[in-house]
Amino acid sequence: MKTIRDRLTRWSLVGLLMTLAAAVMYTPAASAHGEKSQAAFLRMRTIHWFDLNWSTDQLKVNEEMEISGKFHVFEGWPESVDPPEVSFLNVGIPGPVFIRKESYIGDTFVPRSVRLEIGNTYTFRVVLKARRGGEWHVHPMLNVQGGGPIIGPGKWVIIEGKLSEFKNPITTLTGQTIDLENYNTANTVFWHVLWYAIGLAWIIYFVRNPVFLPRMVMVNAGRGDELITPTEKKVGMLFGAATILLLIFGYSSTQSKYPVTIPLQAGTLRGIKPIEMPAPSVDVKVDEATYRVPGRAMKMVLTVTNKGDRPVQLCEFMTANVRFMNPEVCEDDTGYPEDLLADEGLTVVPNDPIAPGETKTIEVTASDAAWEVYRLADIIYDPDSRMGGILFFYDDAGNRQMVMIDAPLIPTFM
Ligand SMILES: [Cu+2]
Repeated sequence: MKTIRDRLTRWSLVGLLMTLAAAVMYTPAASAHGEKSQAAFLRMRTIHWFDLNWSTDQLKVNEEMEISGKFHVFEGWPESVDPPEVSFLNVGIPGPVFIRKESYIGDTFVPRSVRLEIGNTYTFRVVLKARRGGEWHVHPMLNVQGGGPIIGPGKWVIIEGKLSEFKNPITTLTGQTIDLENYNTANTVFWHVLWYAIGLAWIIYFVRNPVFLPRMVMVNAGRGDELITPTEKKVGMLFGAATILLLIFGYSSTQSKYPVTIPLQAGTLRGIKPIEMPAPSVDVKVDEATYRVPGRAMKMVLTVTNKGDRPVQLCEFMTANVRFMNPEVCEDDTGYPEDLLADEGLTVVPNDPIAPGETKTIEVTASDAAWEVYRLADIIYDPDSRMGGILFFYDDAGNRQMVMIDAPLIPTFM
């Protein structure tokens, strides 16, 4: 009996150790950062990020990079997300591995939240300065109040160097140049330690003598007054006076060292200028849009009318950051993140140019692992089986036409 119990104890200890070791050693690399688990129809029907450009994907600590591009605020904005009346242009990174030096929507510097209008298209630009060495997945993103984070495509960026080399100098309006990375840290530590020490001193002074039982007995016996000696009363007054004096000194010395201070600057920025998108000369009617369950493709039947004066061809279908490209018409040259780029993902039948004035019905298949990897296939679980996206057409002179589509997406099971 005893040996069995010993064995059990020993083996459960081994098991516990192994579990602990596994938990410590197992650090899976996250390859996307949250967006996959968001409802597919939300990702397809809120913000469409396009024309993105990452100025580099490898840099050293203190060097800067820029993410720029455009985003379209989708006309068919879902009810469950508040309209983007208070939105914030952010970047999705694991803490400040970069710092955000500047960010712009249109020409407006946007350190605060902005008001965006549904249906408009905006340009944006974010300047990042590398801070912590490592390999980071950097996303542009938009936070919508009452909605949540709407995450743009993420690209891996490598930072070389050490955190300790990082500098963040700024020059204030009073002419001083300071390093924001450690500005005022010593002062903060000093005052917190000082007051903590004063608090401790007060407690230690009174716990020199027995604290609980003898005092309780004295109070119960009606002799509580004898517990506080005249010296202790004086010490109490000394602490009180010193505290007030120290406060007055702290306030006045801070005031004389920093005579010019301003309150926190805040408030939503309005009047953000959208870009004028020329009305497309291509008309698209979505006759039918389906996807197979299970499967990794989506199929659309489109009736396209070319009202322009040049022949056009469908080059790309973009939804929820995934770009399905028709390799016979165009290719990506921006270094778009590979997992989101289906460079041969779009099949168009028939794929001939659509002549000016012509109306043609084409069958478009968008197919790539990304459809599954990014869980767009999970639209089957969504309460609104509609999709939105952008179709890009090119004419024979290389001019681009952008057409937004918004249509029900019906699953097929057979
Ligand atoms: Cu990511």
